[in-house]
Amino acid sequence: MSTPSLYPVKPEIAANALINEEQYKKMYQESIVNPEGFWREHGQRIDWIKPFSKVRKVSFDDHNLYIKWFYDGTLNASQNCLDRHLAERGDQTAIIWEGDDAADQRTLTYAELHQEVCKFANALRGQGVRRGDVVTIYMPMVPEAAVAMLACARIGAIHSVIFGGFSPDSIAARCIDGRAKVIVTADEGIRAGRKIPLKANIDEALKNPDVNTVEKVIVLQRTGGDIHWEDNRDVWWHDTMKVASEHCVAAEMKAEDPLFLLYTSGSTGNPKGVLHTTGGYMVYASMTHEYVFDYKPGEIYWCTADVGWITGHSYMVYGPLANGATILMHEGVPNYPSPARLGEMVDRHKVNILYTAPTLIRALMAEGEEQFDGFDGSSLRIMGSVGEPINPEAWRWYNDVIGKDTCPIVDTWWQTETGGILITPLPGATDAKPGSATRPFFGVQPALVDNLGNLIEGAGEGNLVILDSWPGQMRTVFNDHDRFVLTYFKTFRGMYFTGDGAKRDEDGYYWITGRVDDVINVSGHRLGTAEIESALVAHHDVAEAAVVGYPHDIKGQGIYAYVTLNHGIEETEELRQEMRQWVRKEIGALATPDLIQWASGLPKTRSGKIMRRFLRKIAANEVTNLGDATTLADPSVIDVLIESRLNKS
Ligand code: 6R9
Repeated sequence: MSTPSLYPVKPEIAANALINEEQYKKMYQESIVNPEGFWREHGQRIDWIKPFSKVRKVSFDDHNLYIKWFYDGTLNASQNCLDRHLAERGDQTAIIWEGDDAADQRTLTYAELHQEVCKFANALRGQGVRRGDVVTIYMPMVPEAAVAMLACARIGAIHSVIFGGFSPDSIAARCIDGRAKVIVTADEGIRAGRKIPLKANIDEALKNPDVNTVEKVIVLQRTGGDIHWEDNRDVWWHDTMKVASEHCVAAEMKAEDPLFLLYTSGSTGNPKGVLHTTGGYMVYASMTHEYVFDYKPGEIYWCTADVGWITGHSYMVYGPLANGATILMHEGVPNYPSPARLGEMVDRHKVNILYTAPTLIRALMAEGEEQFDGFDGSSLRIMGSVGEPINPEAWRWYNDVIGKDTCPIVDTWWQTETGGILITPLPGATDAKPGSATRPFFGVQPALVDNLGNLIEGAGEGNLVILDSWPGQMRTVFNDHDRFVLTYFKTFRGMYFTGDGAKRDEDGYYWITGRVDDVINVSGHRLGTAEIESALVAHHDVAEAAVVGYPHDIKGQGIYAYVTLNHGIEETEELRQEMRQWVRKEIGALATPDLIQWASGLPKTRSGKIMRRFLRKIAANEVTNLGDATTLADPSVIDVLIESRLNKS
């Protein structure tokens, strides 16, 4: 097989694309030289109730930090996703939904979605939700998840979506931090044939006495499974909807009013409540969705992300719906009941644009190409990748087997914090190089700095920073503005620090090399090693734990835990299993360690700091060149750990 390292834009794609190379260069230049003028123009792409006159007010100075966009304008996000389409495309399908079982199919037009959202917005009001209140959403992938989000937006409530895979303890922590007033959930979810006890998890979370702000739990009936019920707290979704009026005037929100909170892992402490506001986020989510995916009216767009992640917010709900797209939403996973499911769904719904993650691509790749023998794929036009670096082999497989070498691939780099895509090819403008996220989107100024914060010019490698604001940027960490400043603006003063490392080549293309902090990326999901460590040490048999990522063929990174047991506790296989279950219970299945190595001691400096670089190397089975161990309090622990390492591949 040939392995080209450059895939030039195909002329027929460039000819029909929204943006070609010449336009990219011109617009990018304009966006940097004259950001005021550029964003004044593009800020018009959404509907404002009161138009803005002020475009931006930004300072990345850590002593005097502020980020404001379009800040004297008013708008409503749900109105931008719904009402403004009614005249022109009220009867167009907004959501095509396919259940975990492919026999379950539903569609909602824009008019129907609008009606559901208005009713549910009134239902929320009926349960006491007011502007500025936090509503926690813990839902399966059903249209009602989007309805709940948009209904919050409609009345100015702040939604906080929690991924359905998180445990009761994780839910409790997020409800406490966000002071959630109402929770929206379902009796059970279904994923890959398995039932997920959503309501039971909520019940369990609410037993925590520190969760003391939640007044009501609204429960959607999805499976009809048996659930516990608290009469004065729990309400059925269908009961609230029966009495709710379908008229609901969208609340007039200031551009800088909060739209949602989304918790994400950092290198230290508990997950942070990333706060996004309304105006800038809507402009940026919709603009990137249109240009990055070269979205044209009438096209069917499928993003496989769960609404519990930022991708599900920006590129399943807000971006595409603001653009009047028809979205496909899938309740299950795209490789169940067989790896052919993804292709079957593309063909069944004539999907034009597919946005998915490298971990899925690698999982499908491992199943063999013959799984795709019956796949037609002729509807597909553009394909995207997000969540982690895509290795060139997976990129080529995606290109050849799914895209049949006719669809441009956009490898989109961004973060929960950035609200939208920052570094990405544009289908009609950017020659692709497998493994590179390529170039910045309009208005984005990436740069590389060394560990002292010196800018690196030309080709090189360093810490990835962004020099100036873009409208979709997070505004603060909910309840903890100091942490926002400290995490993102103090490492390298005057710059937004992404936490990622990157290389830049001679063509100015960026190649993300992965996190440079203690965050690991497992199947595209972010986890802080500190969170997993604190879950482990909460177990009564554990004295100490250190967690690192290691290369994993399918997941990108796997979780490798070194655990020191309390004196006298026996290192058994049974206990290892118990530890895995324990972490599952504490955080959620996605945090379950793949490998747990018993460690009688950990490599520490004389001041007691764990030297993680040794642990990373041992976990990666890179044991021949470990580097200088002389600063360790007890260098002999290294040999013991190498000897009993668990990854020898
Ligand atoms: C959107 C999302 C953010 C972290 C980010 C980086 C990694 C995301 C990537 C990528 C290389 C890409 N990441 N996209 N790395 N190439 N195309 O995933 O947000 O869950 O907050 O994760 O994911 O390390 O810093 P989030």
